[in-house]
Amino acid sequence: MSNSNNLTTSWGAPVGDNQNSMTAGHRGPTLIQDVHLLEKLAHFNRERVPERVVHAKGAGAHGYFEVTNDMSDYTKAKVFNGVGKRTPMFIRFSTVAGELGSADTVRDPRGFAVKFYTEEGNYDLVGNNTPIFFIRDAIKFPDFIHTQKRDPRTHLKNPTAVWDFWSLSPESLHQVTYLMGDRGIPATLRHMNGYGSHTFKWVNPEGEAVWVKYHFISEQGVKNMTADVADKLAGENPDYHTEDLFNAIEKGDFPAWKLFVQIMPLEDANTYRFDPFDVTKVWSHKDYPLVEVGRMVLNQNPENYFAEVEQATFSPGNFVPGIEASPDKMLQGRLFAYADAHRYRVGVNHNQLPINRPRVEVQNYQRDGQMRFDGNVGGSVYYEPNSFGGPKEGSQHKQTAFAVTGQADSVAYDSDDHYTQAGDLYRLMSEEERTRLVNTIVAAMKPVTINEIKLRQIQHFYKADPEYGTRIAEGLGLPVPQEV
Ligand code: HDE
Repeated sequence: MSNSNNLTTSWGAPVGDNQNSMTAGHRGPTLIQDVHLLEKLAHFNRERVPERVVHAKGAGAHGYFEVTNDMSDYTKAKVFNGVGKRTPMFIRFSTVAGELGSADTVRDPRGFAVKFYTEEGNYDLVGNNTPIFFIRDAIKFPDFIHTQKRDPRTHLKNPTAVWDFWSLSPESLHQVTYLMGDRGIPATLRHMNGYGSHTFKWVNPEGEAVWVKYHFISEQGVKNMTADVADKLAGENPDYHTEDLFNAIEKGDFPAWKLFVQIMPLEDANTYRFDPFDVTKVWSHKDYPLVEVGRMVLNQNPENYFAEVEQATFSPGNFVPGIEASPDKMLQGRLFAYADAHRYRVGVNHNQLPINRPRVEVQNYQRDGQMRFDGNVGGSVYYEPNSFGGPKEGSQHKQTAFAVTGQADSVAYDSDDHYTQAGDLYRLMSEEERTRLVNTIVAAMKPVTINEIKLRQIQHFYKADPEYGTRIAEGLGLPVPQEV
C-alpha cells in the first residue's frame, strides 16, 4: 500500500485534477492529451463482463465444510475423509431465468453452487435447491432456457412458450410440480435445501465404486414465501434474499447445512425401478437412506462482489480423486458447458483469479492466454514428456475404468413414466399445499393463448393424479380429460 494518498492512473502516475477535464483555453474544446480523462471513460465502458446466460442474479459467501462422518469406505476424496477435517469453501446462490438486475423473490429454482478448495484441487458441486430438473438430456437445455427467457419479438416473458415446451416434454412434470409448489419461492436463501441433483460416482482407495446423490439439509429449516409476499418484495426490495444472507452473516448469524448422501451399490443401477441417471427422478429414501457426511457453515461475506461473486466460476467437471461423473446425460453435457461459458464470460485464465484459484500448487504445461498474470510459470519446462523433471501424471489418479455396452446412437431414456413421481409428490402434499399448487398453476397457465397447449398439459397433470388434473382443468374452465 503506498504511503501517500495520491490518486493515480492505472499505470500508477499521480493525477493532478480529477474534477475538471483539460481544455484548450478556458472554454476551449477538451484536449485528447487529457489521458486521465480518456482512461477513466474507456475503463468505465468496459466494467461489465457478460452476465451468466442463466443464473445471472446471485449472492455468495465464504465458509467451511467439516466432516462429521468419515466417508473413506466409499470415497478417497480427502474433503470427505476423517471426522473433523475442515475444508474452506465458497458458495453462490442464484435464480435461474432472470437477468442480473432481476428480483430475488421470483418463482424459480435456486442455484446452489459450492466450491470446495480441497488439498487435491477444487471440487465444485454445482447444484440447485431442487433434487431434480425439468429435462434429462443436455441437448434440450438451450431450447428450455429460451422458453424461460424473453420472447424474441415482444421482449416479454411468454407463458405460451413455457407451457408449450413443458406440455411437449412430459419429463418436466415432476420438476414443474415442485416449482409450482411451496418450495418454488424460498423465504430466504438460508431456509432452503441444496442438492447435487445428478448421480455421481464415488471411488474408495481400493478402487471400489458406488453411485451417490448429495443432499444439503438446511439447519435453519425449510421456509417458503407466499406468492403475494414475493410479488410485493419483488417491487419493494428486489434484492431481499441477497440482503438477508449478507446481513445474517454480517451479524454473526452463520447459516449452516448438513450434508448427506444417498449411496447406491454400482450394480443396483441395472435393476432399479427408475433409471438412476435420469435427473428428473429421485431415489426413494426408503431404498437408499440419507447418510450423514458433514456440515457446511457460511461465516464470511465477500469483500468485493464483482471480484468474488461475479467472477466466481464453477464447473461440474471440477472433480477431485475419488469423485467421478455418472452417465447422466445432463451432467455429461454440463461437463463441457461450464468451462466453455467461463472462457467466454471471464477469460481463458479464469481459474487463476483469486476466487477460483485452487489452494494447491497448479503444475501443468498450459501457458499464455489473455490476462496470464501469474508469471506464466517463468522459464520452466513447457512441454511433456521432458528430460527436465517437469510435473508428470500419476496413474493412481486416473478415472476408474468402467464397462460400456451397445452402439453409438442418439437414443431416448428407456422409461417414459413421468407420472408416478410427480403424482407421488402431489399426493404427499397437504390439502392447503395442493390448493396453493393448483392456484399457482392455474394463474400461470391462464395467459396461455392456445387451448390445445393447456389441454395437453392438463392430460399430464391428470395422468400424475386424476384429482390433480381435474382441479387444474376446472380452474381453467376446460374439460376434464376422460380416463387416460
Ligand atoms: Fe447450469 N449452467 N446448465 N444447471 N447452472 C450455468 O454456467 C448448463 C443445470 C447451475 O453460481 C452456466 O457460468 C447446461 C442443472 C448453477 O456461477 C452454463 C445444462 C443444474 C449455475 C450452464 C445445465 C444447473 C449454472 C451459465 C443442461 C442443477 C450457476 C453461466 C445440461 C443440477 C453457477 C455459467 C454459478 C450455470 C449450463 C443444467 C445448475 C451456461 C448446458 C441440471 C447453480 O454453463
